[in-house]
Amino acid sequence: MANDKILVTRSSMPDFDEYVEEIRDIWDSRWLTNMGIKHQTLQKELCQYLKTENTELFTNGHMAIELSLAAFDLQGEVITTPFTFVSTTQAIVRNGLKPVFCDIDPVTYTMDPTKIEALITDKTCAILPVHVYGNICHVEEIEEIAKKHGLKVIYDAAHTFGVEYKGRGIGTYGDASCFSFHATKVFHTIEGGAVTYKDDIKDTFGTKLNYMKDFGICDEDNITEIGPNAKFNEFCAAMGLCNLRHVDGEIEKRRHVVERYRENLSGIPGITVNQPQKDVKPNYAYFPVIFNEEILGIDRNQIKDILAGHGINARKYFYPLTNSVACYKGQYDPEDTPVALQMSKRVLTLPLFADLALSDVDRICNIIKEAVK
Ligand code: T4K
Repeated sequence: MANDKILVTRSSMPDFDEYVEEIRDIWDSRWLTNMGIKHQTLQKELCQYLKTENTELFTNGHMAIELSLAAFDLQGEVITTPFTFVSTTQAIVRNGLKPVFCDIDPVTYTMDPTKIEALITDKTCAILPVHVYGNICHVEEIEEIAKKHGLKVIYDAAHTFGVEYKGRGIGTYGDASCFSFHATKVFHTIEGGAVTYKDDIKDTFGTKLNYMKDFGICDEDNITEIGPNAKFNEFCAAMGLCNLRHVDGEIEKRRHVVERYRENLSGIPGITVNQPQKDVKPNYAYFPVIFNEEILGIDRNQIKDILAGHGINARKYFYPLTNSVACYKGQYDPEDTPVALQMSKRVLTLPLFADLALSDVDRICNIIKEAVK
């Protein structure tokens, strides 16, 4: 693989014959979508894997967030992070809600809990933090603040498939958690997503969420909600069933890649690598590295270009901040979130996927070390 291009990630694939075998009964039954058998089976298996009481499947992770916000009937302001994929912010705005951006902490890159309370007003209805890169948020502090102020907490858990904290599935924290099963994720269903939540809101939130993903249809005669089509199809469910059988092995391979990166890049002044978190079972979703141009004398963009010159496609996840993207021009000030702003200018997400050769990891790191010498 030494001379091939290395992209930031590469979808994990089951064996071709395994997938063909899994879709055989879809062919026979001709039931292709609308909550079929594969959907129901995957839903059950995911509840077990994620250690959640309820797991609802969606056409993608974005619709999972968008419809969760809608199903809670929220109005007003939502405290969130700008250091994320633009989906998080779009989901808030598309619900007619106002995002209020909280800064991040420079170690986990997740919402800084010490800065949340100052942003709460009488219009605040919810907090929408992101477990970015697979690093979990300060869930306990966030829960305490939410309880004190009567706010809902909806986690963007797009990056945290299979992550656990203190032995609990990460999707059991907050009122709801929204996962992405996009092709680029640790576990994927080609396109797909899920919302996890507890039994105590199954009849209220859960029921509404399920109607909403199906045009608001309650039964043949009744349409009780306003909703789009965000249903998950049987072919994606079949891919999920196959990938779920192998995901532990894939995460284990990712661990080797991440540990090799850490060995290579730790201890270099001006370079900060993502660190493991206490009490967390990780999934090694992304490998962000912070390049401090003041110490290195070379900036993130230059390093990205040098890597690109060697056919290595590192990405600027997450730049620009979502509070400075063109569609929100003039509405928010990225200077209000200075840590996030600085991180977004310094971060580079290095290639990470299960079958990335360790020799390629060494090669990528050697190019970086040479560049910063
Ligand atoms: N919240 C957060 C925090 C998120 O990160 C995301 C998605 C969401 C919400 C929304 O979830 P979804 O609605 O997407 O389920 C990618 C993904 O499209 C997106 O899912 C992901 N976050 C985001 C961080 O990354 P791009 O535009 O950077 O993807 P792209 O097409 O450049 O692909 C990146 C690399 O992945 C390619 O260089 C090669 C590899 N790849 C890509 C595809 C499409 C594959 O190996 N196979 C593939 O099929 O957004």
